[in-house]
Amino acid sequence: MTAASHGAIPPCPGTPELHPYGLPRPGRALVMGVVNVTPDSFSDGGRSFAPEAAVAHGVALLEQGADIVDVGGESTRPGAARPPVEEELRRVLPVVRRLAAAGAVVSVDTMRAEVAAQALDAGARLINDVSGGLADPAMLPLMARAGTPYVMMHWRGHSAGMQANAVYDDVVADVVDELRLRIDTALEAGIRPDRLIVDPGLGFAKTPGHNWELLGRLGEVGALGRPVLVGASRKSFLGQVLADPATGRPRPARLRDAATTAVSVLAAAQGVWCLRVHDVAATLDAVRVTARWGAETAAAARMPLQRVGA
Ligand code: PMM
Repeated sequence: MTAASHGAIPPCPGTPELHPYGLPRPGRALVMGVVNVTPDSFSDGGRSFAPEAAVAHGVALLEQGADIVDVGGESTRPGAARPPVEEELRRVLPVVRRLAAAGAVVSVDTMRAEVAAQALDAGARLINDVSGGLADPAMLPLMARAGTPYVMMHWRGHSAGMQANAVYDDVVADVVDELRLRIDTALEAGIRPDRLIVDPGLGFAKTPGHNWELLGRLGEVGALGRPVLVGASRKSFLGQVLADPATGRPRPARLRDAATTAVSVLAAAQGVWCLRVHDVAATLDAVRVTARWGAETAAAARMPLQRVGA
């Protein structure tokens, strides 16, 4: 049985056309460490809000082996209010400058072209836009001019009201169609295809059931022919699966890292290009093991496991 017959997306190693321009190529899924410079992130409770704390956190993630550090100054927690652009710039720029100077590949998580432009000037190497270019009409032209890699996530509106938009006929087919439209629009704006990365946007206008369906059918997202980034880290659909059986209370965000690592392994085995996570050390170990295991896939396909007693 081949990987394709499982609906797996093309694996990361050996598919050079699926490596975005100018980014690391370690022969395994990349690990993107999250540096939220926000007072209200759901997943880390604003622990790295002060710029110095955010820089220290980013450096710690680099020491753990993060391939990319993703710096964000706007919380996308469901219901979150947006900071003014000046505030987002004030949060993000000093952290980008310092981490880029330390040699990091810095990504900036922003929906605003102004923030993206200044972050690129400050040393950022890619832009992670959770709105896929929908929030700011100036974003796609900027990315076309800048020529740097660009993550386009599936998005249906700002956090304040996004869960009302979690209505799909078939979530995977609808997300893929909407991402395809974003890719076409980006290409029309002049962005080169090898700069584009797609992301199904787990938790963004998605119910827990939608997130699981997307993870179960990642191959259909990969069939768009672009590298896929997955951001499952500490999200509430994991908290629900791990709910306390006695009380039904969801597992708190800070205790969801092992579950996140399990998702990372399964997604990496499907050929996902990059995993956006809080726990870099565990994820890096996991994707290294997954890549080593994956190298045996062809041999295993030639000689399937004998079931005990079969
Ligand atoms: N999730 C969050 C923020 N940024 N970016 C991408 N590309 N994909 C995601 O899934 C994503 C993202 C929200 O999570 P956080 O509050 O833990 O950063």
